[in-house]
Amino acid sequence: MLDNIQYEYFESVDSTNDKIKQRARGEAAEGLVISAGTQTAGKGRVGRKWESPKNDSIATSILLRPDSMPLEAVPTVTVVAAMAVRDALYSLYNLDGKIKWPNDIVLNGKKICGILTEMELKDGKPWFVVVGIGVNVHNRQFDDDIAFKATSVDLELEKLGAAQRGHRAELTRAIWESFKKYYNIFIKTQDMSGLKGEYESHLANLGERVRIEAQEKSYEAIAIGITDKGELIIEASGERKIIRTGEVSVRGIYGYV
Ligand code: BT5
Repeated sequence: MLDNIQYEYFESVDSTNDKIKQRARGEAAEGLVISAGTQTAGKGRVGRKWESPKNDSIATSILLRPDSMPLEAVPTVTVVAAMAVRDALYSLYNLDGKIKWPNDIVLNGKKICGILTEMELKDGKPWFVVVGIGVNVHNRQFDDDIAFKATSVDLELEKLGAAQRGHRAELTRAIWESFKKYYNIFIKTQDMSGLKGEYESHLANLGERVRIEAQEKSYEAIAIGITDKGELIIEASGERKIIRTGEVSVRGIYGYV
């Protein structure tokens, strides 16, 4: 059970995930959250970069020390975290984001949040797990390579005509409080059985055509839902298949989402 959350904040770090990992190799307890005003080496998946310009976005990571989590269940923690970010954006700002499986939250077809889960093993078992979340909050401009597919809380609130603006500390706390709620449901069964219905109600592209971009090939399919393990179920050429988190990108056929 995730119980006590303790918050630490730094103006600038290399990566909040790396900072948690350093502390986790020492004595740091489960529930330590490290957030930063900016990251000099923010990471996406498989060596990609995550942009977190100074004081515009949230970069925050939590340390988990699950007692006996099987290795296969670790990627599912990303899926749980996505629910928490969606929930926090909705309850604080009424922003009705969609979850782009496995690790993005999107609004109006653009990415507002990315999640990176990492772990370290001891004796072949997960020793600790780090969940890192990046959310664009005040960003108005993005680097050229992502400008077409990125958005922020403030930009989306403006689109709705709301006077309200995002607040990083408030949103960070709401995300981790919400994560605690979902994670503690997940950890009981170590799967998505208690969360699947809610998850699927927010899944982007549900019932729609998507393009599966795997390393060796790319093909079209229909997104059907998720399994109890948090894997994506698709139907391609009349056959159901399961896509595991890993280096597979799922895209709507008309663009990034
Ligand atoms: C992710 O990877 O989306 C995971 C991002 C996790 C970031 C958090 S911040 C706190 C913690 N500390 C870290 O060092 N990381 C975590 P992926 O699905 O691989 O997407 C990466 C891609 O998203 C990049 O290649 C860009 O195309 C795009 N991207 C980069 N920065 C972005 C931003 N601020 N907003 C939207 N898209 C962005």
